[in-house]
Amino acid sequence: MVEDDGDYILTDTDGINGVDTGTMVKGACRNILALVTIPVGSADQTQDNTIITATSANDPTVKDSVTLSTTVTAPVLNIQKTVNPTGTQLPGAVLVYTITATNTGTGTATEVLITDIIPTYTSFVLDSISSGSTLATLAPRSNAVDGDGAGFSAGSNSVEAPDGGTLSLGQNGQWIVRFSVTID
Ligand SMILES: [Ca+2]
Ligand SMILES: [Ca+2]
Repeated sequence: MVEDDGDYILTDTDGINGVDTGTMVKGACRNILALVTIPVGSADQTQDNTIITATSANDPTVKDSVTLSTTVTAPVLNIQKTVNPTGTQLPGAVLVYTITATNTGTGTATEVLITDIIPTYTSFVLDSISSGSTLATLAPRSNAVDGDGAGFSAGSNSVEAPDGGTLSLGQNGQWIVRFSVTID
């Protein structure tokens, strides 16, 4: 960012070819600061090219350009859910659900919250929740919504991970929550 030492906004004084610098004598220099905004929702790895061209008003063949490239880094959240065992099950059977949220983008995903409503005709199994950043490091979590990584909200009949607040997931970051239900 150029320090503001008396900068002023250039305007298109003649209505031709964009903003005008005014007369520039031989050897003169203008530092031009252009601000662009990346639209919210731009896809990860989108390439933005900003091209600035200076053209002489006296002789339009006298010109030069510079291209500035910016690569957008944005999060891409991928969520998957598996159940074990699969297939037809009888009442009383215990089903274990594993939900994995992964950031496959190059930007950090902020304010990530996994919420999963307990399926109809099943009941949440107390003390069945575990969560962690890898399957190998899943740790038991209390039923309460107490900020230990995951919990069960009786009010909404759902499992939440994290239970209170949200997560930030960097590139390739993931958060896994596992819990059990019984078929009514
Ligand atoms: Ca102009
Ligand atoms: Ca908890």
